[in-house]
Amino acid sequence: MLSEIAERLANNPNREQVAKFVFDSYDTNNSGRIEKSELKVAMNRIGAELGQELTDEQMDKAWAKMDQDKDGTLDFEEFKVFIMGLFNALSSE
Ligand SMILES: [Ca+2]
Ligand SMILES: [Ca+2]
Repeated sequence: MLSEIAERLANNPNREQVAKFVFDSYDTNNSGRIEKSELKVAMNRIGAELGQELTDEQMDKAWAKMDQDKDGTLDFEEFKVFIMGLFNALSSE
């Protein structure tokens, strides 16, 4: 998953478009929002690629930071804050 994102970033300088692609691929039930269970699946996949296992506590902390309006889902704007940070980490490697 990470290498796919990195490749898309390399091929597409429009980060907004890449962010939307990642958002859609995490939104497995096509609700237009990322639910906590969806984020968990995605984070576990990223964690597996990095050889790190994410604990429930880490997951809860990350979620609390990301869900800024506390409505229990991530909209694209909230998700973007997270994914842009990930993009910066990936492109500085
Ligand atoms: Ca969803
Ligand atoms: Ca929210």
